[in-house]
Amino acid sequence: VKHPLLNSWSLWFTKPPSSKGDNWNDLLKEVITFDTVEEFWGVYNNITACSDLSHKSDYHLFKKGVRPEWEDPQNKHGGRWSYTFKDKKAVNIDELWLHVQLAAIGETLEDEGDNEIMGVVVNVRKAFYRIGLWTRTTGKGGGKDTLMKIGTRFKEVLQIPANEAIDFSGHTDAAHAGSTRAKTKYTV
Ligand code: M7G
Repeated sequence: VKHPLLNSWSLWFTKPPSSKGDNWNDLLKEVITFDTVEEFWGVYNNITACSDLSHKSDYHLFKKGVRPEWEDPQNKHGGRWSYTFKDKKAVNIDELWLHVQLAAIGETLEDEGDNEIMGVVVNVRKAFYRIGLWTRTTGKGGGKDTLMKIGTRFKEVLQIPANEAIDFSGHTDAAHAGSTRAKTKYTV
């Protein structure tokens, strides 16, 4: 018996550039789509752990039909909560990324009907790990409370202490300014 998920999810991988000419689109590849708990574990047990990936790799776990890009029509009005783990040795990134994925596919990050969560991302970089959660909107027109609630739950899953903050920024800011300099909109 397989246990169905509420949504179908696709795992994407950004491989590190092999030459200077490689652009974002050459590097981003869809790996697999699944819609049961058992298939998730099958994938999980057969792919490289975050801690074993080369620098400049990303995993993206997004709802089926959404490309993990700012430009996707379902992302272009959205944003993300993210946290950068600057002490790579102090963090169990494999465990956190697993918990983030389980929270996403188990739909525990938002309430039924919120319809904000697009996907989750882990960036493996030389100096840090970053985990992000992409949302459909930036909370314009009364949706801010929903985003703040999602941010609070995400922060719990990431086990961030209360005296530290995670930030939300809009993708349009990221696209214009370069992701790391995106303007923070909300903090929790
Ligand atoms: P990053 O991986 O979000 O952050 O973006 P990093 O600076 O910590 O590595 C790195 C670069 O990847 C960006 O400056 C863009 O060139 C490219 N990139 C990242 N994302 C998420 C996108 C995207 O959604 N669309 C496009 N076109 N490029 C992106």
